[in-house]
Amino acid sequence: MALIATTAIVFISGHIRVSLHILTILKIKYSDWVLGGAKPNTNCEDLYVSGERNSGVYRIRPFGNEIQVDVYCNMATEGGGWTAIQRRMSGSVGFNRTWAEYKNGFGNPHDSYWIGNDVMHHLTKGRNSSLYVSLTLKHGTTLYEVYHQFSISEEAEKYRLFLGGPANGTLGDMLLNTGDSSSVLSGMYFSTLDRDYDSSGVYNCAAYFGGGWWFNACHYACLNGPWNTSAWVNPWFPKVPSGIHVTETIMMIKPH
Ligand SMILES: [Ca+2]
Repeated sequence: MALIATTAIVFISGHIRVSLHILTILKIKYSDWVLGGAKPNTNCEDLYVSGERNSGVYRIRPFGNEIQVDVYCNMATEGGGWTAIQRRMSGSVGFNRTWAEYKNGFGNPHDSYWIGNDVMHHLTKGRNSSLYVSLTLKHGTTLYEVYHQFSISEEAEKYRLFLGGPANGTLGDMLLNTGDSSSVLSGMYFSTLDRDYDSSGVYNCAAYFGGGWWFNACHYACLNGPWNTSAWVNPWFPKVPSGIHVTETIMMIKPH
């Protein structure tokens, strides 16, 4: 009796396995047919897995459909496969922009750009991602910080930031453990010069500090301030305070 039962289970489970295999093949064929090729590269991690090892600008399909976006991929740092959501290499692209511009993205991934809040939401939706931030100073020193959890909500929820530790690096964590609840950025909404969703009843922090960001009331770290001027208040206090010459920034994410 036991032998018959075991045989039946083996037969059934084998049958299910075969069916699942057929379903997988059908799914792959369907995506090939819809997208006219292999599985889409939805982020830089997909490109890294497919064998790309050179950092540079690549075309991805963040929504998994026909919409394509050019992004900078870092294939060298901490295992590679990082998708840059923000990059600044010069002052050629201003970051004091409107809600619509931050929503859709602006700039040029070869130099300086913001990937766009809608794309950022899709890249982080329903999955765990890390955030890697770095700032390079005039004399060549690069300081960084990595956060284990990063995602932002959709536009209807004002692209609310969800950031979590552990955090580690040489910048020091000034987004979560700031020692001051009015500058903790996790849980904050995105604000721009034309949309004041910050926690300050006095200021429109984005307009006052000159760049879109997840301001509380207001911040100890903001990478979107006015480039290389004394008006860029606290790029990353206290390691990179106001008036320090910053030559490069990057914010990049990777699913895990
Ligand atoms: Ca305000």
